[in-house]
Amino acid sequence: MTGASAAAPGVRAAFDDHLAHADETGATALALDLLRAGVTPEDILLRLIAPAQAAVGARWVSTEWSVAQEHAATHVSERVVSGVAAAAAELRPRDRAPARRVLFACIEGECHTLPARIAAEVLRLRGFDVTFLGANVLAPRLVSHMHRQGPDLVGLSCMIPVRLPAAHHLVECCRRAGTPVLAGGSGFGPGGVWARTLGADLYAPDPVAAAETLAGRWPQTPREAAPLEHLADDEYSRIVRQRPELLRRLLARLLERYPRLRDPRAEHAEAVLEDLGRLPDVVAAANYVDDPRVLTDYLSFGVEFLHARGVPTAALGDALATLSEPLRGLPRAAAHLDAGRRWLTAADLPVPPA
Ligand code: B12
Repeated sequence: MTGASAAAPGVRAAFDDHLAHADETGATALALDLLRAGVTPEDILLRLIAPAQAAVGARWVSTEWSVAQEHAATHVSERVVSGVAAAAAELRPRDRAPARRVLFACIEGECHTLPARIAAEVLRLRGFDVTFLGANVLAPRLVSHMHRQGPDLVGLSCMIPVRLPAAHHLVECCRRAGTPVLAGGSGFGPGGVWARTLGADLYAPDPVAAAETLAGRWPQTPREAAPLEHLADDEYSRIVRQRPELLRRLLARLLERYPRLRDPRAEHAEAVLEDLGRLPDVVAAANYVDDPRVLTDYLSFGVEFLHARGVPTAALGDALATLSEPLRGLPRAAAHLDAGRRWLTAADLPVPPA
């Protein structure tokens, strides 16, 4: 391969083909050939594997691929990341100066491991000493690793904003331990707005930007806790306390309006109910950071998800209407639900009266 590029259409098509056939040997060989042809490991991670993985997820959302096909392809991507990382480690000089230690974790409930893993490997390539804790890291696990390893920085990955309250818990644990937090992943909102709301020290959209920011300015500790003054109205805890009842009402309404969802053998019924059942948590997360975009972001995913599964997207309007009544006494939650209804109206989707 001469003048090889990780982003060349032919390379990408061949890689996609390996993913489609769950061919980890072929995919790894392709990546290692690129390395031998002089392509940097960072380019392979960011310009080949990352966009190919985004396409894998999109095929799953559209139902072109089953969950099993997506899992098999994701597994292949993970193996290729490992192969590229191992080959790059072989080339790294053994006598380097001690590097800054970074502990990397996906926040609680977060199963999008690949974006975090790629970000972690790119930081390793850029000279950091990285430990990757993987998916769904709960606070006790993070804290125990922090005690054992004493990292200089914790990298937190969040791809789904519904988990922002859990992200805040981790940010706070790090603050109390005096360890700065670098936040990343689209779940922290446009431009990382919610990372700032929750008091993370830094946000970076990708690991290259993160490394450049860290090279210019290492975060100072100790820092102040995030004020989150709006939480003083207790709305968030009231929504969380009402969760079982909200879920009960929501499922009752959906099963009554969309009888197909009652049949557990009906294709996609379980996945659709699981997805719509996330709505009370989404409303709670929007309340936590006081931003309706957490909800409208979820609706935008929901429209695509339901449409591809043959469920009327009107179900989203029904779901919002069902939650409006029990949450009427909570002004911020009611305002967020209204914003959700306006978003659906603007997207030309039916919205029943609250
Ligand atoms: C692949 C994928 C999946 C796979 C995940 C496989 C895996 N093991 O990773 C599967 C199918 C399992 C999945 C499941 C779900 N997904 Co999904 N998924 C995606 C998809 C299509 C691609 C993600 C990806 O891997 N991209 C490739 C990466 C490498 O690219 P990237 O994000 O640019 O990566 C960079 C940054 O993220 C950054 N970064 C990440 N972490 C960190 C950390 C630090 C410190 C730093 C500095 C940088 C950094 O660096 C990365 C490298 O440059 C995205 C949409 C998208 N295009 O992002 C949806 C998406 C993230 N998923 C979404 C949803 C909703 C879900 C589900 C809830 C769906 C469901 N109903 O079940 C579940 C949730 C599972 C869970 N509990 O976590 C939504 C989230 C939106 C929202 N508002 O909630 C998205 C945005 C899709 C959409 N169209 O709306 N998903």
